[in-house]
Amino acid sequence: MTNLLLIPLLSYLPADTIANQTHAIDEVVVVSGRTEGRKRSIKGQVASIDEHIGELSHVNLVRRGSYAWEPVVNNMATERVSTTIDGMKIFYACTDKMDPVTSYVESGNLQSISLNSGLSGNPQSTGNIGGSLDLRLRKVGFDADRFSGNASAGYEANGHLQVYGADAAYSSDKFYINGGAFYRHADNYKEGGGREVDFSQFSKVNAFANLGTRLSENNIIEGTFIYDRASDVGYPALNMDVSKAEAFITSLSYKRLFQHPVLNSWETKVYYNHITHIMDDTTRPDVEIHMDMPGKSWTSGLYSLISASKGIHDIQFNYDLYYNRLFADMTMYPGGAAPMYMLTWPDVGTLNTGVALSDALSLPHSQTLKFTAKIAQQWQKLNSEEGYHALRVFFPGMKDSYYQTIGRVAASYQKAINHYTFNIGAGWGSRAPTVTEAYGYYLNNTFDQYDYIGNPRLKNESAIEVNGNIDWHPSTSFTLNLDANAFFFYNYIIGQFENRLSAMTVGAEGVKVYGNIDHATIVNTSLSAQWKVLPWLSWYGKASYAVGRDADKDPLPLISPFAYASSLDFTLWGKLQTRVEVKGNSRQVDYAPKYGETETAAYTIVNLNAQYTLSVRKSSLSLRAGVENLFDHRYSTYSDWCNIPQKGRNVYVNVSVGL
Ligand SMILES: [Cu+2]
Repeated sequence: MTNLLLIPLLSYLPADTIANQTHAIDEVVVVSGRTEGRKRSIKGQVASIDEHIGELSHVNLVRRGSYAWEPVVNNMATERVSTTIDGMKIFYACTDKMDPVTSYVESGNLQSISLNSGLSGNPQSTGNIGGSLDLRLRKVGFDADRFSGNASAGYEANGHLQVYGADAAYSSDKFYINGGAFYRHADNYKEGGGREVDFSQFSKVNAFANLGTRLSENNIIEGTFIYDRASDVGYPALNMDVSKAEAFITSLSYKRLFQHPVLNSWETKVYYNHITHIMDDTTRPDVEIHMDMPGKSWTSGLYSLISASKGIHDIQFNYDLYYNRLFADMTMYPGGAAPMYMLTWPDVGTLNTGVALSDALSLPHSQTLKFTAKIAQQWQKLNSEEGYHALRVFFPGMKDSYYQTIGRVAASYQKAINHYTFNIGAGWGSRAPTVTEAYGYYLNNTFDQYDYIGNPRLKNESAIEVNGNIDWHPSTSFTLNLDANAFFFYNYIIGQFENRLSAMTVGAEGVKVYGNIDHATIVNTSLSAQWKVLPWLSWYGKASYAVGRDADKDPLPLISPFAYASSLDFTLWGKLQTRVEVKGNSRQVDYAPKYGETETAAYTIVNLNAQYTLSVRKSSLSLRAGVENLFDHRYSTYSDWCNIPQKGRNVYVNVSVGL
């Protein structure tokens, strides 16, 4: 858990969300809107969601190609991270994690992305040991400018990436609507040195609409619709590509505002989303056995959130319920022989319902105490008789339905004294195994070349978190921040060797079955500083270090090595903002050969960026240009799946117009 709730970060919040989100937010990255001076991607709105998420300080990204990167929070990936879209639960549909939930939205859909580090979690999140991300949709709201619009276009030379987007909004006292469309297309990119990375292309379209109507002064109905479709997506780190990944995301909510001494607002939202994911290996050369591997995910749910404040208390109470169905199968076509069919996710239905409570207490002498808790119950059923019988061969006596109780509780305390702000926190939380971990069937993992089988007998994983943060700001122009957290796991879930079974996938090393290991530890630390040297010159530096250990004290996989970043920002002629940035990782000394991880070499890259904004009354024009990986260094980071190389030198330009 934690909540550094750094005071300056609060100012990153759009004004309309401050009221009901004060509690639990560690950090927010602004995606769109004209709010200047806030944390945001240097490429502006044209940046991909992944690039925006990468701005958050506890986050890394696992990359399997140039599209759909997997967010990793506090060195924990999807299994231990909750991702919601405006509080809506949504689950990816790929057994190979090709489609993290964040791949189904676009920068144009979002106002901001907020991160709650660790176990504190937003009210709708469950299973968030590492943290929770909430993607906030961009709603123009009532009483904004009557008509407004944005258009943007971008080009990146490496991979010929093209981005086009446009949106428009209408707002009045009683009604608002905003909507738009986004298109991205990229060819194969080139790694440092100029070699082309095959199967790294993608195309994506996204359209969205948000609307709201005010029934009376304090009664609001809002609706949301997103359609997203990626096609011809290459995954150079995997054996397969994606011919289509498609999502429909929709919600309807009723919000009541109160002029009441205690109650502030009460919002109830119902939602539905579904995802279709179709993998494709037909464009790959030398495929020994061609495979069809589609996956589907359906989720419907609701939440009801009440915000209240009285005296020193600021309280949120949330009830939520969702039902998700995951289905994936595989048909193999061995040349000449009859096709083989198996269910890789045996149509698993998950019904989850929970209540969450949080309270932020403002105490005298600049002290804040925060408390969050959630308890949820979960029922799972294997709807496919065939899938159930296939798994029961390995787990005699297994049932076709399971019941779990999961929960979390976290508290943090903050105090400001003179030029210091101290924050300490602690929490406990548990998570149920994911569908892959509990019921996955011969899922090939290219990371360690093993076929993975789920284990319906897994125990829930739990963790204790402790965290601390010291912020020293001796003057308004200088800040030094030290941040640390540690997670002590019990029944940590990870794949374990199973020598009695043989692999199904051609070329696989063997089989692993998910199991609980008695305990494991992950520790994250970082030190950062910001210095406004002169009115037109500022400096930023950051270094971070993390350690992960299993029960035998061996390293856990995918833990970041020592990482650093430093940048200088110059404002020239009062208008032109420029940045020189250096970032890199040291050699990954602490990699995990036991879990199939290979060592990643050290790297350092240099990026340049310049940005110019011209405003005339309410209109604005932004021009951005830059170079990434200026010296065309060939490198990969520890989180590049199978060490696929990153982009070589990349020159980009983009333009945004707001009216
Ligand atoms: Cu896939």
